[in-house]
Amino acid sequence: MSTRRKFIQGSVLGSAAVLIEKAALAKTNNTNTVTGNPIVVSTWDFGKTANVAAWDVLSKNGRAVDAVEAGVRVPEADPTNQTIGYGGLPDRDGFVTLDACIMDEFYNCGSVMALEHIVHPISVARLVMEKTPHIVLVGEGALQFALANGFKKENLLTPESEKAWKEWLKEARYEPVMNIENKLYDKTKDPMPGGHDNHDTIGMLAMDAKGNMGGACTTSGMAFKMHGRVGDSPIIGAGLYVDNEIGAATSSGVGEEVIRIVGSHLVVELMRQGHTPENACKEAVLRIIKRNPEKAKKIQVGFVAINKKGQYGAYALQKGFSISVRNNKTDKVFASKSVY
Ligand code: SD4
Repeated sequence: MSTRRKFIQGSVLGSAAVLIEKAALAKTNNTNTVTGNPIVVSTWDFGKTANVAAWDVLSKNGRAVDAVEAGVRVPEADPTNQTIGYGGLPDRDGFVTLDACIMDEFYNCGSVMALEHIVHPISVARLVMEKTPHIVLVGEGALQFALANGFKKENLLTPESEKAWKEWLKEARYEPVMNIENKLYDKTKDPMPGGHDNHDTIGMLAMDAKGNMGGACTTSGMAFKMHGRVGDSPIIGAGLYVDNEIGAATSSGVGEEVIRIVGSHLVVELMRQGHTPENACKEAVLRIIKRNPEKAKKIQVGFVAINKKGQYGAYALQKGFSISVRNNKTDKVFASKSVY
């Protein structure tokens, strides 16, 4: 399996362009346009397919938290997506360990970390939120909780992901693998012709017809990570944050760098101070660069955010990050602006 890293150095800092509609690359599109309710926004190109399930809930006046759960369950069950749920790439010892969290409009939140054998960690996270007095369950405890609540124990390691792991073992270079080129992905079914084939964590944010927000984030984490390693994705405030008064944010990329700055919470707080979603995401990305400019050149982190006006925006360190947006007017994938 090859990896695709985006180290393109041409800085677009300060550029007036915002997100670029991928179907018509020449056409710029103002991401901060007021779009109205409801809306669902998710990370990466494959978010477009996930948005269909979320939109089904939103368009029937469903609750945002129901929409995001339904939405991210789509890639969780998709064996061709090797960074989420079933078919996810294993850790360096060959175990598929999943991280997920969910948040509703009342600051309720639930999370599972390093969960094995369950196809839908997001739904276990939701049950942690709704059925326990806790927020996080990890590892074996999370698995026992899932099984006690009717989830089926399954083998999540597909032959393709096992093969990729065995290939990796030949060199076993321990470094983050970002923007994975998924050879199983059927480009003929790519929702956006010409869209890139990077596949990563799904973070999904929604605002429903009542103006209430919800968010979900789910991943198999960094490919070939240390056993027990947990990234930003299931950490409330890092990989996801929802404040129903202000907005919501989520992230994808090297989780360690997102955790350091409590990235998604930072983006929401910047929106509270008056930043647009895109500017808030950009400020968070710049914070990562400020801490370690050399390292920031070599890794990917992308944020996406929505606010209460229905505005959305994204920003990333490197080229290659994209977001999928669906509302009453739009059903598209956009390339995120990036610093490098
Ligand atoms: C993690 N943020 O585990 C996740 C992985 C990811 O793009 O999003 N990669 O750190």
